[in-house]
Amino acid sequence: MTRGERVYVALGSNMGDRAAHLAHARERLARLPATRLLAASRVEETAPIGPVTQGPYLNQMVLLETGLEPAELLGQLHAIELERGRVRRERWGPRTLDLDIVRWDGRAVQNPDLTIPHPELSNRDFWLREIADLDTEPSPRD
Ligand code: PH2
Ligand code: MG
Ligand code: MG
Repeated sequence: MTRGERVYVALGSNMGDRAAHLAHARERLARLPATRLLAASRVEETAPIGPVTQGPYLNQMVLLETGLEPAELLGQLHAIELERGRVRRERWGPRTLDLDIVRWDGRAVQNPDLTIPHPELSNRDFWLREIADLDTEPSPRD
């Protein structure tokens, strides 16, 4: 693959076998076309954010290098969510697997399906911590 662009993807789960959902996501993300998984952050258990009463989340962030376009990557993320039985009910409700594009170096996107950077980025301390993990971890090439 020629050198791609760097993308930060957030993983979240608060239903079922949360660690298994995250592991599946990491494996699938690493095998996406034109994509490499460069690094993965710590996994954190976090209190649920938002108005819905629900259980705690496992959250993690991965750093990808990809030749995909944002809409293509978004489609792939939705497909992986569906593999884990994701059902879209209420906004910010419990979910088996949530995969969000948080940051895409060098790009901003604003359309009805996708906003990059993610609008919640500055509000979620765990995302900021996990990005710091990724930015300090040496890449396999270093
Ligand atoms: N995601 C949400 C709603 N609330 N809370 C935590 N702790 N972690 C999440 O990833 C999360 C949330 C909607 O995407
Ligand atoms: Mg989300
Ligand atoms: Mg989402």
